[in-house]
Amino acid sequence: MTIHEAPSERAIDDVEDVQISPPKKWAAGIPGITHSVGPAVRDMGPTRAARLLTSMNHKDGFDCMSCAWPDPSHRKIAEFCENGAKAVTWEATPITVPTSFWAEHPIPVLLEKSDYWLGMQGRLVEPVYKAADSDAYTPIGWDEAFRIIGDKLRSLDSPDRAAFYTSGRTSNEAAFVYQLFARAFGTNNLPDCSNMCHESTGAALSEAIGVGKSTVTYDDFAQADLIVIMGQNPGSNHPRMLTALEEAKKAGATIVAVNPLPEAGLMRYKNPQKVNGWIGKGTGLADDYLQIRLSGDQALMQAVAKRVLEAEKAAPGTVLDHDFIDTYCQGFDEFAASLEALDEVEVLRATGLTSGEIGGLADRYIAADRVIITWAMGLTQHKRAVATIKDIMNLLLLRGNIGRPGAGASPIRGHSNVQGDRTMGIWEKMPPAFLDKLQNEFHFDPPRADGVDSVDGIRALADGRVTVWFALGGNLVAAISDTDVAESAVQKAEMTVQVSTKLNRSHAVVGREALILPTMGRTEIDLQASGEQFVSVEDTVCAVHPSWGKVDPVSPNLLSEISIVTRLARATLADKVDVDWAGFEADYDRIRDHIAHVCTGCEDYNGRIRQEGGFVLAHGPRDSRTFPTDTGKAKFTLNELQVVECPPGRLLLQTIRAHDQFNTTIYSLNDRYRGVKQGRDVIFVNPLDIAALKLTDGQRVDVHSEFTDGVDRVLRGFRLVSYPTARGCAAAYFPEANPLVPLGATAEVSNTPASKSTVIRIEATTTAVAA
Ligand SMILES: Nc1nc2c(c(=O)[nH]1)N[C@H]1C(S)=C(S)[C@@H](COP(=O)(O)OP(=O)(O)OC[C@H]3O[C@@H](n4cnc5c(=O)[nH]c(N)nc54)[C@H](O)[C@@H]3O)O[C@H]1N2
Ligand SMILES: Nc1nc2c(c(=O)[nH]1)N[C@H]1C(S)=C(S)[C@@H](COP(=O)(O)OP(=O)(O)OC[C@H]3O[C@@H](n4cnc5c(=O)[nH]c(N)nc54)[C@H](O)[C@@H]3O)O[C@H]1N2
Ligand code: SF4
Ligand SMILES: [Mo]
Repeated sequence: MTIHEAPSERAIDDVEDVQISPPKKWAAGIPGITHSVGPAVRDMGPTRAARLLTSMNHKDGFDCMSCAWPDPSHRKIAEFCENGAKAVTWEATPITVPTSFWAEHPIPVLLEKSDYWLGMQGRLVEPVYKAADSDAYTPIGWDEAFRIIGDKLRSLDSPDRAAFYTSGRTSNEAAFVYQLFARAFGTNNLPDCSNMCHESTGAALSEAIGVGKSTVTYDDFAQADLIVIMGQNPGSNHPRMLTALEEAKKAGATIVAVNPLPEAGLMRYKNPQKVNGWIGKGTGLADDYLQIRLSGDQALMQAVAKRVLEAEKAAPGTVLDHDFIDTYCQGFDEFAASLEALDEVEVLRATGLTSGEIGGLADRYIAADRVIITWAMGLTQHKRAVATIKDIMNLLLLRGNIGRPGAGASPIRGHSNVQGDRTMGIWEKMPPAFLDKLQNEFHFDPPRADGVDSVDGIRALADGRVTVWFALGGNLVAAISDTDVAESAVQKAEMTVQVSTKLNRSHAVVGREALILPTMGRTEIDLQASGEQFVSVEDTVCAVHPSWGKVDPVSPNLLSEISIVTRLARATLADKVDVDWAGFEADYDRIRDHIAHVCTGCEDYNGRIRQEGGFVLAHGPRDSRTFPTDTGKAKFTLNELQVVECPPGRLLLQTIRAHDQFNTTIYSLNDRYRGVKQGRDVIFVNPLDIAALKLTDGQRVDVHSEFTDGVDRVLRGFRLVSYPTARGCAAAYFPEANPLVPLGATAEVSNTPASKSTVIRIEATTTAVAA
């Protein structure tokens, strides 16, 4: 069934009529269920909806394309959550963008549209091309599209003039052929969404324990005594994590949330899988809720560690895990000495917490035999993100909370396969060992110089070092900081290419020539010459499993991402390297045979991926307390405490996701748990701060960020919302607030945009804004 019908423009764009009610104190339950199944049936039809929702996250089904939360080994019939259902419904809609759309919507018209409107136009089904002398896309054939791109790539004076971006929904197989193509072409310019996401985590964990990934498995949660959830909103962004937390709680775990916002999902949870989720009060999740000031986590981790060390001094031999420290770690003495100078006044100023609250967490940490600390973007998107995460590792090491059941470091990844993409080699600075294996396997010399990451990629576009930008998924111009700078940089490109399922801002903000290549989504059956194919993905706890499409592609004209990349490789490289691109496209097992030889931990990939439920990648620190750092030891690290200063009359702004969005994809203008309806141009501020600033709840305000580069970055006409966030802190939605963050404001080491602690000034709006 193909439907060429999109919602009317008025119905979507004229709804900036924001309604505010008090934030919720619980998550999921009946509203969660009705909010997911109802729209799925309405938008996909009952047959398609039933087929997809009942096979989602099942061992012979497809992997939910939303977040990277893992699946339990015992699956129920409905192994999805409200937001997973939204992602499936969004992808599997039978509505398609009609051929007439392109002439009716030239680039200047597309530029006026919101990401919300663009996404609602339906699935892309034909390749389109915007020539240099035209301002509109026109449909073209696939061969023509590959010829245009291949010719352009071959005409470049250096392969480093091209960059190949990836968003984390791409499968392992597609990611592997993509990085192979980029490196065979001659560049390590492989930026990805991870640069804006958990890059800080990878950098910190690699230094501390030698592996940049989670040290826990799914089953560890149920065995933990204490789970500390920092800088994460699982109720909206990893909803089924709440089930694991509920189980942990029932088994006796204590849960502490560290977050400036009182997030509904962390306070109480009604599990829709269970009867008491439908009618009862649900589980009160967090035992303690530390409403920390933005960016205060490094101080908190150091202060807790200091208290742990003091407790050990008071009762020697009873608090620290000396065996673990002596056998597996280095740097303990220096670390312990460094904390003696920690200034308690600075700690209280940085965290906004009381000494009692910090002491309470330390007591819980000491009392718990098995501790897991989880985190997400609330920690990674700060200037001192890497230092903060290293301080988490210091704390965990003190009591040997690495490499034993029920304990560990648990970064919770974002995109469903962002972690797998890295395992496959999507990184601008893959280590030499990987490049060596690639060389042995395919007999060409991969480039050795590091490539550009996402932020550097924008800079390289701005100054003409990169002139061709190819994106396998994603929406970089909307996702990256400093929107105006990023957009004008991309518009300088000679050619931009987007491989996408649906329209977004990156199709409107384009280079001189531009192409959109439509692709199949994960829900769709992928039929190739050797028969039906599956792909594979890796979740946040390193579990790798297959994903099978379940419904017919929305158009027979669509190609899989693997077909697109392999055909482009043939059009660009011809016989330059000895790679059987056509064989890869015909049979994905052939790609997996190479993955087995090149990617760490993927030996016998074809065999193990076919075991029921897939397999878990080996992980030295987790499995055997083997630490592949340069010294073979886990490292205590010294991280100077720096407090983000906020002058009087200013606030610290963070950018967050609403409940009804997936990154730059906006499902609706509502944010149910936070009590916001029909609007996203809002800024949440503590009522005491609103009063101190002599502003009024509900009024329209202009939000200026304050940096020293002389540029006045401003959001105009936002609605002020009185909200119980921590004092001195504010929150607004991403991507709307991205224009406030300069491109250069990034985390140290990881270069991740520091979009969660921007100093802002709020002023009453004086100019009229459209309601
Ligand atoms: N439905 C849905 N699911 C998603 C996504 C989505 O957009 N929608 N996105 C996916 C992706 S790519 C990612 S990376 C993840 C993101 O998952 P999250 O990290 O949960 O996403 P954010 O909305 O950025 O929420 C950040 C949380 O950290 C808190 N926080 C911010 N700054 C600080 C701080 O300084 N200290 C502390 N302690 N807390 C802080 C915020 O109040 C908020 O609760 O979700 C993934 N899953
Ligand atoms: N201020 C601020 N900025 C942020 C963040 C923040 O918290 N605050 N978060 C950052 C984070 S964590 C991330 S991960 C980035 C996200 O950055 P990106 O990954 O670049 O952005 P997405 O919005 O996830 O990409 C959505 C697009 O992917 C395409 N797509 C969807 N499914 C598929 C598919 O199966 N195949 C292909 N080829 N395309 C598909 C669709 O066209 C869709 O419009 O944003 C970052 N930016
Ligand atoms: S928790 Fe994440 S992966 Fe699981 S069903 Fe929900 S959105 Fe999908
Ligand atoms: Mo992310």
